[in-house]
Amino acid sequence: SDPDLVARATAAKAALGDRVFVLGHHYQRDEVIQFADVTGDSFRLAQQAAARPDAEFIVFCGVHFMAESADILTTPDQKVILPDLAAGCSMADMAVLGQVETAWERFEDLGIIAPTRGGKPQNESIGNDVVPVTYMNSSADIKGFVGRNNGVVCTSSNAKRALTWSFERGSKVFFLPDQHLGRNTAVLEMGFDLDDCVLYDPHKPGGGLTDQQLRDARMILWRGHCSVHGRFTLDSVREVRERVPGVNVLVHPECRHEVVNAADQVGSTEYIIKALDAAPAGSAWAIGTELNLVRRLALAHPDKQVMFLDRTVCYCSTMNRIDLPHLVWALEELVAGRVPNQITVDEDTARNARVALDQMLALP
Ligand code: CIZ
Ligand code: SF4
Repeated sequence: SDPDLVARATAAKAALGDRVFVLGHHYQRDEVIQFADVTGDSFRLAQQAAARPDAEFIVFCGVHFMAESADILTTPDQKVILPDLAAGCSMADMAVLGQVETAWERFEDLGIIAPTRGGKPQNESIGNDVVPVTYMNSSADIKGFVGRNNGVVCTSSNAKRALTWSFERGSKVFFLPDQHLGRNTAVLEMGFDLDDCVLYDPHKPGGGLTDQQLRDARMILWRGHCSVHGRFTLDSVREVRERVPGVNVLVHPECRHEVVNAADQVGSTEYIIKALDAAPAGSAWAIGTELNLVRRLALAHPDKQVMFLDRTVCYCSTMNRIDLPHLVWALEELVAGRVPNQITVDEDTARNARVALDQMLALP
C-alpha cells in the first residue's frame, strides 16, 4: 500500500491513542487489516466492541449491518464509524422491513402464528407457530422485528442451536435473510428433508407460495443469498478434486446446498481459520469463502497448499470499499475533532434487536 497513506494512518492512530478502537473483518483488504486492533467475524467483532467501553470511537472496517450491531451492543456514549457509507451487504439488503412485515401478516392471516407471537387467537394456530430467526447478516430493523416477535438472531456457528431452540417453541421457522444458511443447517445438521423447506420470494405476490405450502413447511426460507458465496458451484468442487487429488474442500455455509453437500467440511470463517491452524503440513485445502481471507490464509500457511475453491476472482465488492484512503480519511477527521460517517440505530429498534441478540447469547 501507498507508504504516504500508511504513515498518515499510523500517525492519526497514534494521535488518537486509546480513544479509538479499530475493528477489521476477516474479509477486509490487507492494507486495512494491518491497522486493525482486532480481527474477527461479525459476531466476534461486535463482542470485542462491547468489551471496550472506554474507547470513544469504534472504527468499523466491515459492512453496514456489522457497524449497526456494534452500535447496538456498545454504550450510548461510544460512536461507531463506518469509513465508507457505501459499504453495505447485498444479502442484508435483500430483506427490507416492509417486505418482512408483509410476509408476517400473511402468516397471521393464515393462522399459523401463535397469539404469544402477535398472531390472532385461533384454535388452529395452537401447535402451529412460526418462530422468526435472523442471521447476523441482516439490518438492525430486521433484528428488531425478530426481537419484537420473540425470535432469535444466529451466526453461522450457532445456527443449529438457534434452530433447535426455535423448534422447541414452534413448529415452523421463518429464516431471514440467507436461504442457504437456513437450508444447509436444517437439512445437513437437523436431518430435515429438502421438501420441508419452502422459499418465500418477496418479489412475488404472497411470496410465491400457496397456503398449503406454507401450512406444510417446517422451514420458510427468505429468498436472500450472499453474492460472493453464492458463486461457488458444484463444478468448482469437481474441478478442484480432479486437479488436486486428496484436496480437502472446506466451505462456508452461505454456499449453495449442493456445494456444501459435496464439500468435506463446512464452517464459519472462524472455523475455517482454526481448521487450517490444525491441519497437518503438506495437506491441500480448497476454501470456499471470500478471497481476501483465503489469500491471507495461504500466506500464513506456507507449509500447506491453500487455494481458492473457484479460480474466478471473488472479493466481496462492498467489503472492499473500505480501503486505506477511506480509513485514513476517517481517522484524520477524528483527529480534527469531527465525527465522520457515524452509524446509529434508533433506541426502539436497538432495544428490540438487543432482545434477539441476548436470546442468541443465552442459547444452551
Ligand atoms: O459472509 C459474511 O459476510 C460473513 C461470514 C460475515 C460474518 O462475519 O459473520
Ligand atoms: Fe454480505 Fe456476502 Fe459480502 Fe458478507 S461476503 S458482506 S454476506 S455480500
